[in-house]
Amino acid sequence: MTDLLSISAEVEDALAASRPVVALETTLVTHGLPHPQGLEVAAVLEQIVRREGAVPATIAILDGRARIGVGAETLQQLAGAGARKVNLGNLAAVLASGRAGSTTVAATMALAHRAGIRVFSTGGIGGIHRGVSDSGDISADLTALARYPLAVVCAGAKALLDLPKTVEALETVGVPVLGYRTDEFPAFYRRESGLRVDLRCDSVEQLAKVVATHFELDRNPTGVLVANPIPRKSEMHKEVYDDALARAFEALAGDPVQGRDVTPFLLDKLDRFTAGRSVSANRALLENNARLAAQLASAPSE
Ligand code: PSU
Ligand code: MN
Repeated sequence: MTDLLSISAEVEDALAASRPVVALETTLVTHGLPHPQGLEVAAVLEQIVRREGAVPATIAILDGRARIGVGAETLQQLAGAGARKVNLGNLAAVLASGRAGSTTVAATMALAHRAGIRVFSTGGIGGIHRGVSDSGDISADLTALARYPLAVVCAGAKALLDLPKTVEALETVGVPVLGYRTDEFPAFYRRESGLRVDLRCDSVEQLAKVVATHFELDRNPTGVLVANPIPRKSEMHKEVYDDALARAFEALAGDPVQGRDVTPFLLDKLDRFTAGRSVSANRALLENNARLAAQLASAPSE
């Protein structure tokens, strides 16, 4: 695996010295946000992580290697190369073919875990799609959460999903869901979903303690989901959001797009139907998550 994994000197030094490191994904850079906002956001998230005293480890695939800790130049290449969206199933295929790949939550978890990273910040996890009984579309993010022991900071699951089924699935695979200053599982663009979390934590220290307890319980623990609601001032208005979402699903019904292309398609429609408000909400929650992840990575667990 050493040949397949290339860790930047900065990340390697931080890990060797047990200094805080936060993994960051790249699917949101190439597929989740309109170009060039993805690149801007990637740079901002790294800055936020650094400002909180942790080292950012942005993860991507290029020239047959999984890169842990890529800079702006590699991200530019990734965006220019029409990077594949990489999850667990096509990770080996993209690596072996030498193609450029951006990592989803699932692939980022697999690679971050391989590098020895314990905390990861993203926007929203994938989960069970609406209409799953027809499409069978369940994100490999759930598989990765069940498999890799990382604390994943997110603003809930993508709002495009079937949230009740996604929360049920997390329970089935035994992934603890911790609400940061909330009793509810957040709905990405909105703070509330009506769904419960396993535990509300009001401080970073408390989060760190529960995460450490979970990792200690088992020799082969699952991940932990840290659900961090979008800041109130950045929440989307319910009517705007509901209307745009309904229109996006209508567009989807009339389009042959399938599988891993469904999310980018819907996000693009939401961007258009909300005149960019979905994208600014997305940016706000990503920044909020990077901050909390860096604090969590820096917190003593005892
Ligand atoms: N949520 C977003 N934007 C995104 C994603 C999620 O609002 O770009 C990405 C993440 O990388 C996540 C992936 O891991 O979509 C899930 O895709 P799928 O449902 O195809 O597994
Ligand atoms: Mn899918």
